[in-house]
Amino acid sequence: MKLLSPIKPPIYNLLSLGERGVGKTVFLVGSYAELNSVSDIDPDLAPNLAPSLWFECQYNPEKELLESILNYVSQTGHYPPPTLKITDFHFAFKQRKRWGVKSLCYFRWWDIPGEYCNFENPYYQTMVLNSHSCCVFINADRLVHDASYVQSLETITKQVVSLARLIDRTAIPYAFALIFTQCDQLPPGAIGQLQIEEKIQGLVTALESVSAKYQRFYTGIPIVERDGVFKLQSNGVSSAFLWLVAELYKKKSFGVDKSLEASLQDKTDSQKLLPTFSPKLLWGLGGIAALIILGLGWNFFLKQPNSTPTPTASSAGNTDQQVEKYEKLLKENPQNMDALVALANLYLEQGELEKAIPVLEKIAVIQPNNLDWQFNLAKLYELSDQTNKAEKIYDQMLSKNPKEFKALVGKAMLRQAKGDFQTANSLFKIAEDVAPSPDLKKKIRELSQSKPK
Ligand SMILES: Nc1nc2c(ncn2[C@@H]2O[C@H](COP(=O)(O)OP(=O)(O)OP(=O)(O)O)[C@@H](O)[C@H]2O)c(=O)[nH]1
Ligand SMILES: [Mg+2]
Repeated sequence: MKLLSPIKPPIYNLLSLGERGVGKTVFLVGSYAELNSVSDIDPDLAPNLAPSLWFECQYNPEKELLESILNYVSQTGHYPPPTLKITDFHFAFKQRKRWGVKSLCYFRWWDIPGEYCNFENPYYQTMVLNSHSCCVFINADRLVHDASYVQSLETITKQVVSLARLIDRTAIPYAFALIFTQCDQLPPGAIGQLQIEEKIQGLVTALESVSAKYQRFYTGIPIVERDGVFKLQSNGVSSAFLWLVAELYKKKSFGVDKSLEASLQDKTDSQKLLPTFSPKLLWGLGGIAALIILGLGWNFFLKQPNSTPTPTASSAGNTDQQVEKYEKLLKENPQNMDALVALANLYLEQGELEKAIPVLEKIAVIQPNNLDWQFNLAKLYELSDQTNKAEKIYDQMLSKNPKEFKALVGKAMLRQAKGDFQTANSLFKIAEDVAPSPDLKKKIRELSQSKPK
């Protein structure tokens, strides 16, 4: 018997960070196989075997993809091929109660090709800002046996620490699962773990210095053969997922289930958020964080004045169907603003900036006098590394009104990031003069003093 919960369960986005070939996809399908192999055991027939917690794939195409990867392994005895594009998986985290089954929360997992996991990538920045927790993948086999791997670990450490510092400034319940993959290649038990520990001291010290919540998970998912059938042996692998989701769910009872971006938006204490820590790669994020706290009206997701809230992919089912629906509406009326805004939001939610930008360009042409659209478009250009286009928009806004505050700050930050401090400072000065409150003037002064390294 399944009962519906009267309260809508929260939706969490889990970020994964790890280089190509570290084992992200094997971890995902291994965890899925482990939890799913027991999820349909009837508790009335086998009460000791039926799990009390598990997760289920919400949409059939995604489920079929996971099953097809598992079939590939069982038929060939090989690991799945490398991931070529981002695939979105939506899971429901379920609990069996005495009275039935309850969905505790939903979570979304982006299976990402390794080279996308880079803070300089605008898609990835979108994912980072929309995430609630992160799985950091480290190849334990290479960590122990390959001296050159230390270099990759440094890159990962820098990214994790930059993210942890940003989170530290928001006080959201963000957790890091450090997942050491391919541990089946190491000596079992404590010896292998000690060898890993020696190499990750830098990462651990850095995480502790910013009081990050983290936990280590050692996973080994060998392919084993039984009676001519191969399978991933994934005992205990899903514990990382369960820990992250349980951490988030636990905190939710205190009303804190915000993504990083939402928390940055709420924040008003600029001292805590200014990107003084920012290495160059996080300058984009730091700059955005600063814009958000300045209250400059920049959102990842677009809002149309006086319209009903736009459904998002995660709240309203299958994204492809929704895209199709809005595209159909736009064929009938290419100027349908509701459909354009909804479509742009769907693309943004998928991290598909290159699809969102042309839609927003249309919106900006239809409503040329709405400065919010112009400003949002400029921000998307910035995120997709088209800073010249972004600056052109700020220039257009300033040619109409030389004291346009958002454009002054936007252009000043771009000039600053490009090392043109003279222009940046004179723009910051005008912005400070026209800023409508003493608080905002102070924040502008602070922004003008924080320089990208
Ligand atoms: N022995 C062993 N090998 C593993 C394990 N996990 C991954 N591998 C190996 O690592 C390779 C890459 O694993 P994937 O899960 O595809 O790696 P990924 O991080 O998803 O890589 P990209 O999607 O290409 O970025 C596999 O083809 C296996 O050869 C494991 O637990 N044990
Ligand atoms: Mg993969």
